[in-house]
Amino acid sequence: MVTVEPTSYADTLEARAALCCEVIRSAGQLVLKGFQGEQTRSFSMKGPQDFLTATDAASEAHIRSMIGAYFPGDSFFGEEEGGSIGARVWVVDPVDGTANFARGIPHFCISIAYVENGRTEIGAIFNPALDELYFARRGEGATRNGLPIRVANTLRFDAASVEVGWSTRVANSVYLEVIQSLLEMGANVRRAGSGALALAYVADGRSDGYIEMHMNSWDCLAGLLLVSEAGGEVCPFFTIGSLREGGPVLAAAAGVAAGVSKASHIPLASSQNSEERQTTMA
Ligand code: LIP
Repeated sequence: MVTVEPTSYADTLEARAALCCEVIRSAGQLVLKGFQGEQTRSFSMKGPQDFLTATDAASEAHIRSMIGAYFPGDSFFGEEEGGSIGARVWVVDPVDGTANFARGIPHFCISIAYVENGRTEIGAIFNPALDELYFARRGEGATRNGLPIRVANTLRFDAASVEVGWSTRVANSVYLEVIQSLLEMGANVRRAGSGALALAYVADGRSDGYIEMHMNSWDCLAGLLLVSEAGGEVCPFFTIGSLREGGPVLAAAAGVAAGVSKASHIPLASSQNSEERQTTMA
């Protein structure tokens, strides 16, 4: 386990944000070491197309113990060992893109979100292979390695790249329909195997949208915050899904968001809010 110099943290959001950056970077060292060592990269299967390595477990244990040491009253919900969900909860994917990690492809990350009273306050995604740390706090914008990022200003589907995530949790026919609609609209459809990094890339303007018909909360909460803080549009995840069960995920640059929503039948939070406003006003 990577050792980190003990620091003391006050019981504030600022302190949690600082801890989040410290812990995701130290977990990154551990994950990168695992990636470079053949043995820790060898994998077993949790289910069809669902990979597990020793590094997933080690990274989660490291993150859990650091957060528990500084904020023992917060709850923790991780991909590998689960946990509890309280009013203050850390939602953690210790390695997202495990299939890439296991097969030597340096496109994977660690994803950490902090949710307070049902709202994501902090989100961080770190790819240690590229030393890229994405970070956002609600209302304060999104950054990569400390520099502000924005979604792309793409307006046309014939210039847009949209990533579609896939897992065995949803029937292939549903994916094929979504992909067909996107292709008919003229989009370039891609899949790179890490849903969390895909969301960070939308926030960073590297792609124009991400859709996945079902994602777990540890894969998507940090990324959804990043995209909305970078000026993009996202789905109302806590309305159409839940922290425990997950749900459909959509995130897109503002100029193509309506089309991405139409192709996937996943609503945008903004259109839901305006429908609510219209209902209230009527
Ligand atoms: C996986 C993702 C993948 C996504 C799946 C899955 P894991 O996470 O990153 O891209 O489509 O829903 O959750 O297993 O690598 O942590």
